Amino acid sequence: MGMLALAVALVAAACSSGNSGSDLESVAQGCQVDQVDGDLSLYNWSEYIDPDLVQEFRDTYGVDVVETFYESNEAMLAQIEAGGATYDLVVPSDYMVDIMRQEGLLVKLNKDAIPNMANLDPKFTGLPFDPDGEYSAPYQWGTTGIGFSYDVVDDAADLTWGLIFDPEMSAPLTGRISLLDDEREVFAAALKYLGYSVNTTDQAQLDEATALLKAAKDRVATFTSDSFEDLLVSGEVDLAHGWNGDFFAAFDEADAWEDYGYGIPKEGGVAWVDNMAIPTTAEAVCTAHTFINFILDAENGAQLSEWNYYASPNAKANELIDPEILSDPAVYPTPETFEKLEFLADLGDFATNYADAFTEVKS
Ligand code: N2P
Repeated sequence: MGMLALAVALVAAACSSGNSGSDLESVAQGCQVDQVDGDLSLYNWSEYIDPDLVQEFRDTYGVDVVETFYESNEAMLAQIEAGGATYDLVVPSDYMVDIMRQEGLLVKLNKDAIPNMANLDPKFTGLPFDPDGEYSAPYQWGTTGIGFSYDVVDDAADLTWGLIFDPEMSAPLTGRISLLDDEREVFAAALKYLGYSVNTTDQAQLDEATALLKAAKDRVATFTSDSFEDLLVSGEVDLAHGWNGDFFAAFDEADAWEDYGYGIPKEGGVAWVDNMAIPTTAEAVCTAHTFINFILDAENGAQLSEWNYYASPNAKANELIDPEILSDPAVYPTPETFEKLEFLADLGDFATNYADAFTEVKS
């Protein structure tokens, strides 16, 4: 091979393997406030952003936003690792930011291009999954608990994971229960019922939770992370394991606040914070920075929470959010409820044990 052919081959190989993280970092460092460098490919949880906000971004910046959706952190990670698609922005939860950051899958943010970072509540900056806030900016936060029909539970204060896992208590609900299709969340529910940490790396505890889930499975109608709230308000299930905001959006849409409730079982549940981050598959790195800055705008942040019923990490947005939402302890948990909540953490190699156990439960 001649020198030129070799050089061409090397360049082609470098291009086909995509941008490297460090190339993108230098692009990022050059991004200016409000700069766009192409259409935005947004890879997000479903039903997580007000379509009006997406349209406003298009209109303001003259770029398109192409949305693709995922139902779990692990599904998103698998796509990013596979590398086929060029997503510019992803919205991983806390522990998944940690995993992606350690795997070198995220681009270091240029905070100079995101002045609205200053709007954030300091409580949501420098969190352990991204201690220096270098790779992520918080999007929304919430809790995982149980949505229920008042036909089967009188009061959120009566909630227990026993409604799913205790054979006797759960028997009348057979076929009327849905669980999230999410390996960490489903085990979190079982582990909390057993009195263990949602982050256990004790194989015996995980085995116990696996056995519990396998025994409960006959009573479970379906595992779903994108329609649990609809199954509840359409009457197909009476009890759904799920994320608070999605329930409230559905209760609101169906005008059914009187018929359904949501709460954290007495044994506790999961708290999470989802974050905007730029994966190393990105092409429009500056547009992604501009989008992060757009979401962190105070008014846009308030609009987001009023649409998806999730709590905002944005202090300036919280000054504008409808007081009814702000004072709702199911959206903004009281310190007392917060004590019962645990954040999911990166478990390193042990995460595979959860994935395998979940496959076993579902098979
Ligand atoms: C969006 C719910 C995403 C919350 N529908 C999961 N962390």
